[in-house]
Amino acid sequence: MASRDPASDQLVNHKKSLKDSPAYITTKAGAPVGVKTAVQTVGKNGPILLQDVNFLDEISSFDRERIPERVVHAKGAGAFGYFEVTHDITKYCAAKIFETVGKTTPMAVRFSTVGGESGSADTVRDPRGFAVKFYTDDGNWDLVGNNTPIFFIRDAALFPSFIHTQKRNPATHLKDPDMFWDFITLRPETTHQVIYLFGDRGIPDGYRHMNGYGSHTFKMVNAQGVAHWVKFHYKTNQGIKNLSVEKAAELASSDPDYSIRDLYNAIAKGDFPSWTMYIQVMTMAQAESCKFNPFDMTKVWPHSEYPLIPVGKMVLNRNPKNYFAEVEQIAFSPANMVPGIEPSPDKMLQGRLFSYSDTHRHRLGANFLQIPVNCPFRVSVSNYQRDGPQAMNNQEGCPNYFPNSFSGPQECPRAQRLQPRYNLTGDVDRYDSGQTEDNFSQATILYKQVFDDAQKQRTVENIVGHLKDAAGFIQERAIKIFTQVHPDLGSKVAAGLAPFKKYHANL
Ligand code: HDE
Repeated sequence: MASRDPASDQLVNHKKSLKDSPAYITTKAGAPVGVKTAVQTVGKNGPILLQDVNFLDEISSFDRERIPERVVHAKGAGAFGYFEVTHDITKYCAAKIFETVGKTTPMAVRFSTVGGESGSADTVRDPRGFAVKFYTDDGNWDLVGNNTPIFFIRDAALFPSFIHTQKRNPATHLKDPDMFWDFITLRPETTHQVIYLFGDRGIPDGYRHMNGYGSHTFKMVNAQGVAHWVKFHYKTNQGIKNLSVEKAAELASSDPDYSIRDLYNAIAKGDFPSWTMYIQVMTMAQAESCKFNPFDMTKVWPHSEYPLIPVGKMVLNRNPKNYFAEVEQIAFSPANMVPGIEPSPDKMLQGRLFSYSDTHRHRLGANFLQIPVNCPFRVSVSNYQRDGPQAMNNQEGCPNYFPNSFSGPQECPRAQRLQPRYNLTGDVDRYDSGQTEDNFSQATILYKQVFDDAQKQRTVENIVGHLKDAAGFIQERAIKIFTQVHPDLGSKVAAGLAPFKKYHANL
């Protein structure tokens, strides 16, 4: 008989790994259970007794098995490994993770699709989440990025609406092409990411064959307190591979968990996936004279002007031992930064700084950072926070107020030095950038210069295949937008849509 893959053999391998005979079943409180296959009743056909505490113990646990799924990025795969510094970047950054060449730091990654529920297919056209947690010896640093260097919008105010349009119509509970294309065409800043998404990289072949990006601009501070703006990239060492539309559709029914399985099996077989980390660096002066807004998430920084600087490699060499404990409960946050790394004024990044911990408090509870996978285990957490539900670390006899005279934890001068003061002025207002910024030039470069003719053609087909189901007036608006990217794209999308237009009434 042909041998199965490691994911299929998980239970077989578990059994083989056991040295002793199986343990006895216990209740949650540890008491051994005598009979597992029958409830306790009065007589053979009588009702169940309330005193059947073993049954109550199990059924009450079962009743609470699910926690709310992530509102976005609900379907995902996780793995663990290490980051190793290969190049010295201490002239830019004093974060301990980059301290010396050769230094390794444990890390966790969770890859995901964005719009689907936790049971949805892996091979959909959607960005992929690429969230990384570095357990540094200065606390946890999370880079919660995607497999694309850009995003659909540049203002956090639009995020909930944008996500609603990618999810189900609240009346029909169906995915709704009108919602999707209505929003996309009313907010032209989405165009760059839309071209990217409907190109070949819109359906990566699993999670190992795609790049990752920190996506936002961040600030790095060196030991002298000098700051630079940076972007993070991880390039896959497995090579980029994407799925054709046909193959992706076939896998969506034959193996909807394709990407989770692929990652699990590769790691279980010792074929450890790895990525090379690079940064792009911009000085404060360059940012001031930059032709585009360097904090606009819909833009890339041209590599010709801001070349990739190698930093290190990330290797994934361990599968989760328990999916729920280590992947469903892993909690990333862009607010988890360490001395030497700070946020930039990117409005999307700023908007994310609150949202993630807030969602974790809702999904996992107030003390989610004490769950082992989230715990910054390389440091000892010392502060003046105490108690709350499921508190595990109550810091023994330390005082719970500051300042104090009883050797409670003190302020860290190094962390203070690495947060140099900076000056900001400006008029408080709400600055809607939808029409005032350049929304198209980088989308044009992507379509015209990066895509070859065959990819251009596939992009047109992919757009038409999706847009054909939207209302006629939305299709018209989309054609105008795609014409602004390139007249050739506009006319080809229009030609592709022609057979479908008559079915759609205008408003
Ligand atoms: Fe997220 N995002 N996001 N996001 N995001 C979440 O956090 C949010 C954004 C990303 O594997 C949520 O734990 C806001 C950009 C990834 O666990 C939530 C805004 C990028 C993951 C949330 C953004 C991302 C999330 C849902 C705009 C790419 C999965 C559950 C202001 C750079 C992490 C959760 C994992 C998850 C909010 C925009 C990436 C609700 C408010 C841009 C990879 O907190």
